[in-house]
Order: sequence, then C-alpha cells, then structure tokens
Amino acid sequence: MNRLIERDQLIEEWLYEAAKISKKSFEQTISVEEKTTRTDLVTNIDKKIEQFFIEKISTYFPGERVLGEESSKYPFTDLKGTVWIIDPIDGTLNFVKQKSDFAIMIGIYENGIGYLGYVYDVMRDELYSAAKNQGAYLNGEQLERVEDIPLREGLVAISHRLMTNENSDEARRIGRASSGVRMIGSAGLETTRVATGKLVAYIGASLAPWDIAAGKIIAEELGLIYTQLNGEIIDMLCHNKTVVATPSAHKEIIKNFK
Ligand code: 2AM
Ligand code: CA
Ligand code: CA
Ligand code: CA
Repeated sequence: MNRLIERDQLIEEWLYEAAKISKKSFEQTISVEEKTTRTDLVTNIDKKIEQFFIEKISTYFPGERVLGEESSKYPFTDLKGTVWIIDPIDGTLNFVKQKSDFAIMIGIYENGIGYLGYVYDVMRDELYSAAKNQGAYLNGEQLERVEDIPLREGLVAISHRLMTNENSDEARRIGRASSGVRMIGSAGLETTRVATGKLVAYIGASLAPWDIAAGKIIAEELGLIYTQLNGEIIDMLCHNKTVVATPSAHKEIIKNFK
C-alpha cells in the first residue's frame, strides 16, 4: 500500500480514538490546572491525549520527533527531519466550559515544510485533513478552493486576546470593515471556518506552532494565505500574531498592521 495512504489511515484511527478519550471524560471529573494565567488552562485530558499520540508515534514511526503543547520544551531550536506538531485539545477553555468547539490537531512537517494536516472537530464529528499538493478534505470529501471574497463581504474571526488587549484599535477597524465579527475560541476551528468559506479571515493573537501547524496546511491547499499579521511568513519555531484569509481580505488586513 502507498506509504502516505497507510500513514493517513493510521492517523485517522488515532484521532477517532483520541476523540473518544475526550468525550468519555465528560462522564468523569476533569482536573483543570492554570498554566500561566487563569485563562491559560490544561486538563488531565489534554495530557492524556498527547501521551496517547506520543506512544503511538514512537511505536509506529520510531525516530520521528514529536513537538506537543503539553510535553515539549519550547521554543524549539529546529524542525529538521519529520516532526509531528500536536495540539491535543485546541480550545481547552471551550472544552472545560462548553464541552464543544474544541479540536484535536496534528501537523506533520518535513524539514520545516507542511506535509500532512488534521483538524478534528470532535463534537461535530468533522475531520478536516490535507496533504501537500493533494488538496484538502472534510470527512473524506474533497473541499473546493475558497472563493476570493473581499473583507467587506465576509465575516471575520478575531481572537479575544487581540480584541481586548494588544492592537485592539486595528482589530476594531478590521471588524468595522468586514460584515461582522465572530469568535469561537479555537484557532484550529476558526481556520477551518475560513477553509470552508464561512469566514473570510481569522486573526490570531499570539499563536504557538501547534495552534498553526495543521490548519495552515489545510488553508494553503485551498488557496488561502496564512502569514504573520505584518505579512511576513510564519515562524514555526516561535509564537506569531497571525492572519489566515482569502487573498483579497489578507491584503486589506495586513495594511492595518504594517
Ligand atoms: P489552546 O486552547 O490549545 O490553548 C483561543 O483563542 C485560541 O488561542 C485557542 O486556539 C488556544 O489554544 C489559543 N491560545 C494560545 N495561547 C493561549 C493562551 N495563552 N491562552 C489562551 N488561549 C491560547
Ligand atoms: Ca493551551
Ligand atoms: Ca491551541
Ligand atoms: Ca491545546
């Protein structure tokens, strides 16, 4: 069997198993800890899912590195070789407070270049995936390239932190120039909304590689532009202020942050 298809099938099986761990946890008491602030949380389930992936990868793909939000030393020094960038639960605040709107995400990079990306919206049972130069898929159905809708004709998602802290004047200006602002609270799910044309852009405050890795591969396969907010390419070794958008919305948004 083709090695890529084999790898893809395994990853999908693991994602469904990880999703079961997350859903099963709703029947138990979840233990929640604060990391840096009262809104920066980690639960025992984030850690359990990340550990689950690390064990699978070391068994099936020994020698490939894993960079995971809850277990890796950050910032990273390089992305040499095959690197799995994992966010075990994207939208932990939503997971804890809403039991929905969270995603499990895996991006695989080869010497820094995105090669496979997965964003699994657990509660909607929607698996977004992409392989470089082979298109993006939703539950196995190929997604259409996104129409190049301008900012004024579309909805934008702007991160809570950007809206309430840094750059809030610019963020408000972009909001006013759009058809409306929406906030979900999961960078991965906001990116998949742009990927399906429901939003024209998502602006992230200070996203880590695991917030970006999977969604960026999916977005780029569909003709979207994913960069830093000043228009520079994403630095996958550190935090970035980000924008993922249609080409015309992207142009208009970065003008505001240059
Ligand atoms: P997380 O849930 O995996 O931490 C929330 O707006 C989005 O920003 C989520 O995708 C969240 O990912 C991400 N994020 C990154 N750093 C964060 C932080 N320090 N506090 C809250 N959310 C953060
Ligand atoms: Ca987190
Ligand atoms: Ca995240
Ligand atoms: Ca996370």
